[in-house]
Amino acid sequence: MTYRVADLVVDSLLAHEVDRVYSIPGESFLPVLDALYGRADVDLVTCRHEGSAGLAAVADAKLTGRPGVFFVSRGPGAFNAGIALHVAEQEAIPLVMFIGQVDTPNLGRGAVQEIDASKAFAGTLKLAVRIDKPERAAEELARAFAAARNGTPGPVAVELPEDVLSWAAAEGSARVHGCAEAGCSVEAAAECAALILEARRPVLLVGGECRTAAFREDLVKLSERWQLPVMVGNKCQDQFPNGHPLWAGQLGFFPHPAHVKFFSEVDLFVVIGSRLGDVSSLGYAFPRQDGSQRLIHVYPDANQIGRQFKPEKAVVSSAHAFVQAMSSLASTRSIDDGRMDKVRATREATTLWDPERIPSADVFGHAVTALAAHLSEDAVVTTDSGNFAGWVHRIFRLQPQNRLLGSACGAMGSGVPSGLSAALRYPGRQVLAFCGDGGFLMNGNELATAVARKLDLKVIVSNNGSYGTIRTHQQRNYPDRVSGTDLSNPDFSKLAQAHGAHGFLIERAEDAARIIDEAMQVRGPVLIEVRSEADQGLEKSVAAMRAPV
Ligand SMILES: Cc1ncc(C[n+]2csc(CCOP(=O)(O)OP(=O)(O)O)c2C)c(N)n1
Repeated sequence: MTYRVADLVVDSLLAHEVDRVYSIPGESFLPVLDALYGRADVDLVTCRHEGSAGLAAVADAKLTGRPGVFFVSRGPGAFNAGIALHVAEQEAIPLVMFIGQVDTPNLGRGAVQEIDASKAFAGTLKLAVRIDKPERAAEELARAFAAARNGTPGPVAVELPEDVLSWAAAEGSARVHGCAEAGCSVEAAAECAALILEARRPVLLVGGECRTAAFREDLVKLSERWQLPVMVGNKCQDQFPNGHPLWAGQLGFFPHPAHVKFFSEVDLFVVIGSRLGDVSSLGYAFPRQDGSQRLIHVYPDANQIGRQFKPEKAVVSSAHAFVQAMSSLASTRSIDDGRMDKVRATREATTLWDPERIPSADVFGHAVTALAAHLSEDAVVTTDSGNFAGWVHRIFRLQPQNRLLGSACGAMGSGVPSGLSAALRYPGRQVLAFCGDGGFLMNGNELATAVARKLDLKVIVSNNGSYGTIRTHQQRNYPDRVSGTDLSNPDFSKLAQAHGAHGFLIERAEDAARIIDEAMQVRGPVLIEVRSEADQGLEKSVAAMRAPV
């Protein structure tokens, strides 16, 4: 049989260590589906919507550190997948979207579902390539994967015109161009060390650029050796052991008064693996630009440094290379008790580890507390976007073997696809996917995929009958004028059962522990619906939790 461009596409995936792809099939890339037929080395996961296929691929990229890959059909498929491209761009995640394309004689004629990805997603994609010359296919595929990872990682589209996929290609030509590693010189590390030694109240602010176990281990060593309190970016809670005395907490969308206070006292920000966007800088307020706060900014892409803030020292390096370079230097730094008290106070103000602090009426808070008691040390936790997620972040105490998957840019709908991805990547590990009733009905259809794959996935749905986060904003800005945020919901536990999953329902705080105990014994996909009132519990207690320290 002729070796086709479609076979080269699959061999290029393997060359880039891609062992799983997500897809909604299309007639435009049948030869690729054929090339994947019967292969044990690439797992083809058939999803129910391109948005969730893309978000599952984003989650896989976060788990593996390699580009997430998914296949969609022409215009409708690609546009359905738009959210994943946006998330990958916002969160600097390497992602490759393959799009079935109309055949070459009809390109540019506006044929059915034709799409020009470079125009359709201009401003979002890092690169769009079209495989229309078999002799250059290997090069273009390698370029696509390299672009997804290099510098600031992000989304790339590869258009596959239908006819080209069946054309002959050169067997064995699949190639990898690789990724340029941005390293940290000993000199740069020494300059940073001098700045840290001069500082009295430094903080190490860590983003999600590197998420490997080795990085996390080295990060702990660095923070201890240099006695640096550690704060992490939104949805990066798993980057540092939450019980560690130097753990200052995770930043979130609404600047917590304790974080504002903590940041206002810092004299040196050492920012690694983060672009230092609005969330990490508390709305571009920190580091202050009046000379009172210094910045060491470490990121692999020079273009991301010096955008909003003047760094005292800019280091074009991956976070891990920087941490390793710093670890090779001797440190004499110590931290005084007063500063440790401040770190502890910040941590305590922003966490809810003591169940006594959870309002008795709050059913969801008690359900999360009950789940925390079951949390295994290597569990993967996914949080969709919404008010409910605040409970999970505050109540759970994550350790470095835990993984947290959530959309740092706040896109709804990632909870279940990320859970799907985690359960596929780590069979045997506990996977808990938290969603609001709003976010769940966006991509909860992937519960069907989890059932098809018999995955051990627990989905927890906070049913407050509302797009609660928006309602909170409404009540703050337009009190008692609730508009467009009420939700009428199905019976989620029965919906799960209709999918072939197990369904549980928690309606009262006092039942939470018992029902969670029961649900956690069950293998296979499980949905636990937790019902509460929109105005009871969440909003009021979120406000209470934010009481200034
Ligand atoms: C895809 C997407 N659409 C809309 C929004 C705006 N938004 C942010 S939070 C939210 C409501 C979330 O509701 P729900 O999932 O029920 O969680 P809750 O806030 O009630 O806990 C909305 C609509 C968003 N962030 N992402």
